Amino acid sequence: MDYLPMLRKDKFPHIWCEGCGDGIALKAIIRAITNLGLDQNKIGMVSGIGCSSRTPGYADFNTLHTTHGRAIPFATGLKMARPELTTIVVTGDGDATAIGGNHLIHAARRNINLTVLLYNNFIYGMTGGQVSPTTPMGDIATTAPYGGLENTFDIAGLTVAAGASFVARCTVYHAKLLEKLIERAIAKKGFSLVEILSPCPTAYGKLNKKGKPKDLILDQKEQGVRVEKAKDMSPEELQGKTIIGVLTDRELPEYIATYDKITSQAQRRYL
Ligand SMILES: Cc1ncc(C[n+]2csc(CCOP(=O)(O)OP(=O)(O)O)c2C)c(N)n1
Ligand code: SF4
Repeated sequence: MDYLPMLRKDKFPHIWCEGCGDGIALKAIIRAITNLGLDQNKIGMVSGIGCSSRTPGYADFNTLHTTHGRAIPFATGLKMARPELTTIVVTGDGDATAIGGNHLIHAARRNINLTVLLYNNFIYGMTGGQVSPTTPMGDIATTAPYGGLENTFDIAGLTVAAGASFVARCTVYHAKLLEKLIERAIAKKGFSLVEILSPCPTAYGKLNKKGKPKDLILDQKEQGVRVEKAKDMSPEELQGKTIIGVLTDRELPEYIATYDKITSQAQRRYL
């Protein structure tokens, strides 16, 4: 398959470090969009700021590279104004769960038809390795030299609880599964989120002595457990594992559909 028309070749070489998972995630997104047969001119891709948020710079869609933490509000405005566009947010764990955490919760609660692809690398990559809400407790960051003291967000659990229609988790090691999950998330009507575990060897890996870039990817192979298999495993067996696959897929009222219905009823009342 020829993916090159979906890439902005003049923007290469990209900024990502050797062994960063973000390039694998970009390829999975492009493959998913190709599989769905979507017109690249009918896609809106919005990001905040961070290494992950550079993704729309390389993808030849209608793209918005916005401000740190605010990708979801920009995407909400775009989707409300141009509902015919398939609107995808690409964001990082810092972008979406620290500075932008409230936006994430409320967009899920609203169940607006957006797809959020959240690259979780457990740290602020672009700015050199500050602690993030997903840094595992006790792990090192430049702002947590003795180890993070705070509990870790379960992003998928958070968005399920807030009311999202579709939530999945995957690693970049499981690239084929990732492609399929992104496909399902985009096709789903309502708020959908795929948490993509994407290793950052340069900041997280180095600070936490995780070995060579390839070792972080191989750890993902070791840790990933399909949700179907995890159901039969005990909490002890699941210790240190990452459950991957579809975590929630449910039918709930979608915000724009409800909004359109109510506003047209209200307008009729005043005619
Ligand atoms: C309002 C604001 N605060 C802080 C920054 C600095 N900043 C840029 S990227 C970033 C963190 C990025 O971390 P994450 O979202 O996890 O993405 P990653 O780089 O790890 O992919 C920060 C704090 C900024 N650009 N704007
Ligand atoms: S700093 Fe980390 S997240 Fe950023 S490009 Fe390098 S490896 Fe990837």
